[in-house]
Amino acid sequence: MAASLASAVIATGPSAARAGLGRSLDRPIDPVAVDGAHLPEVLGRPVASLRVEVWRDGAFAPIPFQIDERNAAGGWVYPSGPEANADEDAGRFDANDVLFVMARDLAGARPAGAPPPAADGAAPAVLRELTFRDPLDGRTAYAYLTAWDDAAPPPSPVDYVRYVPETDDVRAANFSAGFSARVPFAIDRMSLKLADGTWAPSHVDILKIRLRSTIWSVYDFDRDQDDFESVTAAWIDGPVRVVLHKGMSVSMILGIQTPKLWNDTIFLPYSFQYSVDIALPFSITAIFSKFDLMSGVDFDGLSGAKLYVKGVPEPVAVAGEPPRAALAALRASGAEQRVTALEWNGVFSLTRIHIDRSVPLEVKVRWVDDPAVEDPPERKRGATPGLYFDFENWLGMEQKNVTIGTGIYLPPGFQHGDEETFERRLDHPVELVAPAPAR
Ligand SMILES: [Ca+2]
Ligand SMILES: [Ca+2]
Ligand SMILES: [Ca+2]
Repeated sequence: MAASLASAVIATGPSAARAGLGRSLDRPIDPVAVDGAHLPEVLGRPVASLRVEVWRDGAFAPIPFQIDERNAAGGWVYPSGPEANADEDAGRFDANDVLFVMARDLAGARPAGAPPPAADGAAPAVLRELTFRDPLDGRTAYAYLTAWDDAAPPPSPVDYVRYVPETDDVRAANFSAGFSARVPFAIDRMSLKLADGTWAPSHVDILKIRLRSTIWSVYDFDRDQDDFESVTAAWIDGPVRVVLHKGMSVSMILGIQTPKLWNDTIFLPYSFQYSVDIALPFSITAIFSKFDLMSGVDFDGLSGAKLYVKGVPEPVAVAGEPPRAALAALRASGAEQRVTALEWNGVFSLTRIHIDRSVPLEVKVRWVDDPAVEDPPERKRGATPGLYFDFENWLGMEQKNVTIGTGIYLPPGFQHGDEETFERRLDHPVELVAPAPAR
């Protein structure tokens, strides 16, 4: 996941960014990330003194932006929560801190001769034009990063995504999600904003984890999501994204807990990404003779929903009985680095599993559609549907470290057939066009 956050930067000649150009960029749900290293003009300035504005309707206007800091070790700084931490530079913008905006908020270039933005009649200490480009079609858009010595203009009041720590809920632009009080890493509710603007009730039962394994060919080691201990350690809550940092561990044999696994869930306005860093002090094969892991969402009452999977010719509809003919095709489809699309009431939720390609894990879709089947631990009997992923071939894995990421995307206006374009956009994020170095 970290790789997808790193900002891509392309260099261009000094004349590429022409004042007076309109916005052509078309990335309605994409965040844009820029590392501090690419913004040398504002390095060392207090994060709180920075603003991002766009030129719209003949004037500068603030847009939602967020700066998340990273500490010297490269880990995120989480300003809130019982295990909150801080950067070593007392809140200054440095090279490994990251600026986030939403591509949808970017606009055209300001015309030549237009006055800079002002606060209390004073101009900013730094004004840097940022040109962004879609690497797939070359379309562009602009924003203006400013730094202020004294008073800064008010930031945008827009807050796309917010966290409610009291209830462990996140409300984003078109969905909300909440975590189980008993198992704080497991989502057990999710609401979608429908096309008519109303919010649907949750149709999620629980995020399920099923580990079926054997230690030294002797001890059965089976664990489910309710067996994990977890804690919400710290979080980031800005206008563009919320990052929840949760630790989890599970008891091994003889009462020994596993080392804590860290789970960061990143919520953006129209998507969230869930990732678990598994760092083991041993290789799986040194301990386990069997290791099967399944994870996914047990839904409740998504009657009529349809699942579209690449390589499976017909969509699979939720009808309360397992579609036996389709199951084999689903199993054979393979699910890593591609989206499965679940459509319900005109809303699409796309799921993509991200695993480092050097790790030989295979991912397979497991589909349950049965209101009567029992699969404890769960809150409600039945799964209509259960959309699960089996992670296979752990015994073929040499690595002790692996990060399993799952992205859930809720793009407004998505239609079946858009999957390939969507995947290409995920793999080719919007880039900052770096100005040519001074000669
Ligand atoms: Ca830093
Ligand atoms: Ca910093
Ligand atoms: Ca259930």
